[in-house]
Amino acid sequence: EETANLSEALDYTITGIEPGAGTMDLANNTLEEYENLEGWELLEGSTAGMLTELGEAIDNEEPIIVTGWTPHWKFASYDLKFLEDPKGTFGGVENINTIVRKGLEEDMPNAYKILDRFHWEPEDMEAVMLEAQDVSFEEAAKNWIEENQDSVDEWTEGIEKVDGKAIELVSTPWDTERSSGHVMKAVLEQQGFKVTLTPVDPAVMFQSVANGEGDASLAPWLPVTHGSFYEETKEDMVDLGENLTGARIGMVVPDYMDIESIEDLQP
Ligand code: PBE
Repeated sequence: EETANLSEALDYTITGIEPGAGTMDLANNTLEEYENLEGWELLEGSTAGMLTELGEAIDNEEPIIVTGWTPHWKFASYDLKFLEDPKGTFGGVENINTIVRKGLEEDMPNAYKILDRFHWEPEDMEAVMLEAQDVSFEEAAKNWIEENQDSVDEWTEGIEKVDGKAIELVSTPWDTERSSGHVMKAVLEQQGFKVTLTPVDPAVMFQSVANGEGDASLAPWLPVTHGSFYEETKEDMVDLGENLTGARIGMVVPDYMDIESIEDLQP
């Protein structure tokens, strides 16, 4: 049968990313929850490696299944689709939230207000990510700010500048968060802050804001992707709510593949 051949051609393998990613927890859970995925394997690796494999498969019109997410430039560069996930193991619509350490509002009210107001659309994040394929994230962020000065003005309206106060943003090492992190870094720098942007694993990102080492993060994917890290630390930090809505995680395949659902895969 055709899908059986496909599963065999895929060597019963899903190409994953960094083991510390929330996406990998969801993918491992998916392998457990779907009986038809018995015997399937999730490869640990890196996002760069996954993207290379995806690009090569597409060049050769070969089948491949990766763990993927949007916003991401891969959807602008290739024709891709998410496999349906009837059991919902990858969650539904995901949001990206802003969290800050306890006491930040009192210590740095100006930064706090800007962080609290920060909100943008998936297309904004995608634009920065896509441009950063060719230029640095610093430059892509500065260009986005120049083109979207209205939004930035709303975030900073009425807020006094400071004189070199240090603030540490903790982030995660994916292009989504490089985009938001560099935009916020540049915005806060315009306001006179001295900003450090530190990429760490999601677990460490939550711990760092909870124990007060880091001041803020724009990187939590919720409610599902980082839900377990969030539950562990939520009492010890302040959640300022969504900075972006409409993100998604799942199994992603090239459009030319003749399957639609995770349940189409064969054990
Ligand atoms: N990601 C990108 C991350 C969050 C941002 C979806 C690869 C993850 O933890 O899975």
